[in-house]
Amino acid sequence: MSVFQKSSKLFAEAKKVIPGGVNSPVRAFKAVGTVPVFISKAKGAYLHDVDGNRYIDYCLSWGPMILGHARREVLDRVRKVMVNGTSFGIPTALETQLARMIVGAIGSVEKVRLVSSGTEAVMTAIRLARGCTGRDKIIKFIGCYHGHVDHMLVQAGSGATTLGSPSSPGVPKDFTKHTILLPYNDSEMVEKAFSKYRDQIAAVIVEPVAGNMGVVLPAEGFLKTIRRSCTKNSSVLIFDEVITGFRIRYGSVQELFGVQADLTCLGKIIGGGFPIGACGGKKRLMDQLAPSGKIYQAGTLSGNPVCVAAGLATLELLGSKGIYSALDRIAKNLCESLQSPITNHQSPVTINRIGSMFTVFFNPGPVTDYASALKSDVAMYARFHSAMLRAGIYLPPSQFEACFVSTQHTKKDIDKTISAVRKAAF
Ligand code: KE4
Repeated sequence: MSVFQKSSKLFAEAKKVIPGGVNSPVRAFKAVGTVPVFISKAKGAYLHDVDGNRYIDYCLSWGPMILGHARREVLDRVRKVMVNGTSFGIPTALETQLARMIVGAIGSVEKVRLVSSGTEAVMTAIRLARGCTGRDKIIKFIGCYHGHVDHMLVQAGSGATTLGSPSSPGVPKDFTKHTILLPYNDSEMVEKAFSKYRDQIAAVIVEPVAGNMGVVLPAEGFLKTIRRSCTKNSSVLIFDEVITGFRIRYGSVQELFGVQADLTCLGKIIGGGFPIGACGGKKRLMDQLAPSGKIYQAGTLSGNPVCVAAGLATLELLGSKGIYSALDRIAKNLCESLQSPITNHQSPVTINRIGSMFTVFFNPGPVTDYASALKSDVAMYARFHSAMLRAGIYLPPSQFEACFVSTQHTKKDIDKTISAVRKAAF
């Protein structure tokens, strides 16, 4: 492997004109302590950096590239649409088609508002919940990430029910005083919070499968407890499925866990690699959004026809039979084969997986919430990440993120990955 010479040069250049040299913090590789690679192109399961290195990609742009990079059918659809213009700020039939596909795929979604990012989807859902209930408090779970909207950038205090305090400078205390933090997977704390704040709670927002503390699965009964508490107190249940939407199955995980949300936030996959987000849910809530209702929300490029075209092509392909079982099989094969070679490096490892999303924790386990995830050996993860990078394997540059496989990852890629782990010194 040649050194990351050109990437280093480009990174130095970038830092002169872009804060930290990146347009989203986690890309700076700070958590793994190396220079970020700069990508020149990608195709299928592979990334190519500016130094001519090729990587098997298990980050897939943080989830969207489930069909692999530069998928022909997606590019063809985008090309076909964009020659007729790229943005009008006026309705197009394409937006109705994508909204209809999402409604058809997720039982709890009767109407959809398209936006340009997951953060905007979350902003919309929370404002809608507050506007419809006339209440202010929002319950979120420690370790879940819902985009960089002020009232969600809340640093957990202890694990108990606390009113959050901003984790980021620039977020006034006033903006987070209504944010209640609970430990993920703690059903008892959910019930305690509702008995304490009862009809003050506008909504609970949760990643039904957490992806932002690494992958953490919902404990038995956790989602059902939240659902029951929201129903009993007429609070809105928001599932943040920006990662899980169309990742684990066609549609949402709600059918998998037997829990219907009132509002669902989507992003990533539904844009097929283009900027997109969506907030969908019951008509009685969604129709309160301007202009049918009074709760304001807007966006210049919301429902942009080029992004929507990529999303349509992606969801059409994901609707074909056998896609998700194949994704599950290859991810299962990888995770089962990873366990022993990593453990042979004298480090305890816990792998959490559901479908084609997983995290390799350097952690004796079990990893069931943020507190247990934080016990991971992040220095070991950093060494592992660098060793894999040198071996041509691209993993998320943080222990607290999800890995993904695409429909383009092959058995050969898995074998290459396993042998790289076996040979790696970290
Ligand atoms: P965006 O605004 O980044 O499109 O979506 C925010 C968001 C909302 N909800 C969930 C569950 C999410 O995972 C995200 C964004 N995910 C991160 C990666 N875990 C994006 C990567 C980044 O911040 O650069």
